[in-house]
Amino acid sequence: MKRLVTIQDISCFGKCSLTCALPVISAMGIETSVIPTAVLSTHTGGGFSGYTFRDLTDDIPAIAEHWKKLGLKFDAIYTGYIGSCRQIEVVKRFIEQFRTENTIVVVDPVMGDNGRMYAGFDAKFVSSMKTLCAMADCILPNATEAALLSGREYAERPDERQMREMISRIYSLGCRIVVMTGASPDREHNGALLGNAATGEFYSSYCENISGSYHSTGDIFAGVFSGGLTLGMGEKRSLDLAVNFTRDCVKATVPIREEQWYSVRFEPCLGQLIEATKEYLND
Ligand code: PXL
Repeated sequence: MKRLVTIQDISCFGKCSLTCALPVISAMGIETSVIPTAVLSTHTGGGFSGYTFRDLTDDIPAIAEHWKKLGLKFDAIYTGYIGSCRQIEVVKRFIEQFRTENTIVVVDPVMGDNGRMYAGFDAKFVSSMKTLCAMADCILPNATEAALLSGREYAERPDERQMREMISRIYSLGCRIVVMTGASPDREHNGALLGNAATGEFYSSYCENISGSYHSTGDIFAGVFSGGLTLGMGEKRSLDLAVNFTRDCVKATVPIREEQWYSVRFEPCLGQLIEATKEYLND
């Protein structure tokens, strides 16, 4: 059985980060360990105000030390929302301690969406995030994060040439695979564009666009894609699965959009992940 550790916050209400990653990756048949980077009462992504935030940076080295004593090993490390520059340094240290030559390291450089940074982030955080991206095998920026990482202007709907250019610039941070999410060649489609620096290849996966902005789709996408790589599905199949699964979660949310404005309804879709990953599980 494959084992992944995901490092991101737990937002107690609002279905994002760990409360998406855990069900999604577990449904893929992967043992999922967690390091919560912070506990928040809700996510910070707009709509909620007055949220609580307890930083857990100081717990991470002790968790790592205990796990080292236990001899724990991980096939994959997947990082999501990280709250501060200091926390990025601690997460980098964790990766150094636990990475082996077979470990897949996926970094979702969570910093913003729709052209705006999330609350509490600034230019210094972007520089710090670049140093974490440098350690990753694969990073998954959305258009806002790709602009921040590439130093290019944010465009709501960059065309494929602009996306390729941004991805190529991001390679210089040191990561081999860059997946730009929320990407689309036109208004009718949505999906992701993957660039592989080692082969120079690009691969896109697009599905029909469902209009509107849906919170937490990046976290769901990243969970599925990380899970796919961990199972050995390969980049392209993992990308197709992540795109299609995310689309289905959004579709399931449309009828209850008013009451579920803060996230997507992924729960009825989880069975698809169990089905799609069966052939990759040995038992
Ligand atoms: O979905 C990304 C995310 C994760 N964690 C927290 C957030 C957000 C986005 O708003 O606020 C705490």
